[in-house]
Amino acid sequence: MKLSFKFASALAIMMLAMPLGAAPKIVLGFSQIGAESEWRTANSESIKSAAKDAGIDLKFSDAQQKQENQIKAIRSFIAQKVDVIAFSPVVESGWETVLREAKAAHIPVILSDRAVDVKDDSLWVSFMGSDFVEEGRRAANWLVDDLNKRGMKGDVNIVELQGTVGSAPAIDRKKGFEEILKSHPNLKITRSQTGDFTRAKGKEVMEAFLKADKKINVLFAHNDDMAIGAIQAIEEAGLKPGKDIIIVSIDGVKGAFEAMMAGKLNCSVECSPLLGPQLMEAVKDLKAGKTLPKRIVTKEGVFPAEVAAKVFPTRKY
Ligand code: GZL
Repeated sequence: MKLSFKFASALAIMMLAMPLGAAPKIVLGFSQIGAESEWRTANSESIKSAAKDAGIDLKFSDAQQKQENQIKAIRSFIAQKVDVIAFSPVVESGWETVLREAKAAHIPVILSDRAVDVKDDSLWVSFMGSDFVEEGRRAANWLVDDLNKRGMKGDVNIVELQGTVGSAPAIDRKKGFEEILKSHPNLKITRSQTGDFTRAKGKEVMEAFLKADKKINVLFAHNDDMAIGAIQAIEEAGLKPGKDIIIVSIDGVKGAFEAMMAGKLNCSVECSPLLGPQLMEAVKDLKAGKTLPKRIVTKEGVFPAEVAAKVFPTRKY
């Protein structure tokens, strides 16, 4: 086949421009839940910056907290023949079909942040994220300790702002919190409703709690954003958050530290969103043919208000 001189020289330039032996970029499809909280925003930022640092071609989709959008995104990643799919499942159920499609297309799936409830756990290769049951236990253990320090031995009425209905963090944080409460019968959850992990809904539900119940001693919020919304409702009701109502929440985001330093929040249990570097390492290991651990648990702490000012300058999210 005779190549025209022009075409041959263009081809030669292209060949020279391509560094010798350069491996093709790994393509990762990531389906994110949405932007419902400070935590989620920090999580997305961590994933995007870690992909850039790792030289991974990231296809990022925001599902606006809708499972059908996540399923659509995963199908699109399959159609694009990405190398790896990762996602943070908004709820635990409803993933079997689309995960079977990914498996049939020989695309490995990594669960980031939240787990799925499927019978066949070969449908995903690894789950990296926090132990939400432990986070619930930590919140309750801190509360028991705090009430002892205050000498509050009688009945304690707790209201609970739950996360997104059906989501792993909401199910498991409640489970861990109630496990500890079993050994303290004077601590009772008198009202419990979802605030969907958002400030707006957290405020709205707390307003309803305050209207219905004059005897609220404690608020347990499954995330800081709902606690911050509830703090506004408590103040608008003429009460002092952190004093008239003890508040313990989960995440450890900047807004929580600011509320603790203002004396309006009493404790935040850490739940790190900084999963990006770990995820990119796992993606690279997968592509290098390594086997990933089925479960990678993030290491986390507990931040009572008294340490907030000291720790705040070191916080990365
Ligand atoms: C927990 C994460 C939760 C956070 C919320 O890992 O899935 O979702 O606690 C976020 O702030 O909305």
